Amino acid sequence: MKKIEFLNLGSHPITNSYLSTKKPKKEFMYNLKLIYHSSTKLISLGKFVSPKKMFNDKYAHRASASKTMRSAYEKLAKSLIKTYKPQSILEIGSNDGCFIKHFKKINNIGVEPCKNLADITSRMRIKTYPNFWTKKLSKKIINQNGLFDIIYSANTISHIHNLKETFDAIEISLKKSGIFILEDPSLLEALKKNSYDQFYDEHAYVFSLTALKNLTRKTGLEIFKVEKLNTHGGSNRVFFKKKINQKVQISKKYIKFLSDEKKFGIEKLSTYRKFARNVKKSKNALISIFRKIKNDGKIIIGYGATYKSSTVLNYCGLKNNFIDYFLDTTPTKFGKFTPGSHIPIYQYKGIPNNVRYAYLGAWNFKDEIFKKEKKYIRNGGKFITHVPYPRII
Ligand code: DWN
Repeated sequence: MKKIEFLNLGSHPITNSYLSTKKPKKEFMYNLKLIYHSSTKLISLGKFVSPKKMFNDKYAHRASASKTMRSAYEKLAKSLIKTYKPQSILEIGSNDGCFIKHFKKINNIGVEPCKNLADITSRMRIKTYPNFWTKKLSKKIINQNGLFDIIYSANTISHIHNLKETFDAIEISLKKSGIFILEDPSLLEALKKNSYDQFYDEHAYVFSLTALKNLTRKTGLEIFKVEKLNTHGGSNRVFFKKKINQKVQISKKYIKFLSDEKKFGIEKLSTYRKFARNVKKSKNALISIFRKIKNDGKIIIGYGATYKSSTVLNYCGLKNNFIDYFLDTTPTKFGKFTPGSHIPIYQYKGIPNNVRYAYLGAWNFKDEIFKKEKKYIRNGGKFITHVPYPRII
């Protein structure tokens, strides 16, 4: 198998390391490169950052921070209860309990290596293992709780480096009729939207369905159904069953989605070379927009100090001279500075009247944000985005 680098995004910090000072003495940086795996068609980072450096007891992101995700998880929980009538469910990467809290009536268990988050769900009386997902942990959980009807994991499997071990551990933890549901950003959508900010330290992989199919070939799991979601800039909700369970049919939609990916060129290296060219163009166009506004002496704020935006800020060299400050609703980010770019983050209390330009760090929540900011828009306020191409809206 060949591993071919197709894009070098330069030097980047740990996205979760929101800083307490504008001028840190030392900041860990690594080279963010993207790699194409010729045999599995997997797209990964060139070099992985140590999980302990990224997922610690100061983890900032809260799944509950947006209305969109709160209602998406509630809706999914209701549908899973109705369709599968589970007696037991395990969530890998349970964050602040946004999803798993909907299963209080059954045996619901969380796995969350970030201790500060695991403490939140423990306080909600949800049994939570404050560990990384490994085969060893899965055996301990099975011994203590038995096998599961459903294992769910949103925006987490793409963060775990050893995928073979991850899938094997899931397989041994499921009942024969059990299902595993993975939800992660879709590579196809990232390519279509030129959203290169889906790549950062935590996102060791951005999955295509094609790669997931290839990766599980040597495991006991197989995909039987896929749902396309709008969340996080376009995600796939992928349903796996055990290969030994012959009762479940493989959905026609999934086969169609696979062929859509093939038609787009997801298997070809040339697709990624083209993506790399588009990313470079996007960088230049975005910098021009910022320069023009700043040359006119206007304030630009950032809306949502997302982990994703760290890739854009550090790749494009957008520091405090371009973005005056970020506004965010997540309390753990208030009073901090963005990693690498050192831009202050303040508590969101509405967009101040003197602001006319806001860079959409949380572009994936554009609909929710535009609904909330009707007054700002009515008064002539504009948003800057780089997705799918840099522009002012
Ligand atoms: O996979 C991951 C995703 C799910 O969450 C993690 N690796 C880390 C994190 O990535 P992110 O920061 O790019 O995720 P979000 O969910 O796009 O972050 C949104 C941020 O924007 C939050 O800090 C909340 C903030 N926000 C805001 O200030 N006002 C969001 C909305 C909708 C708003 O109106």
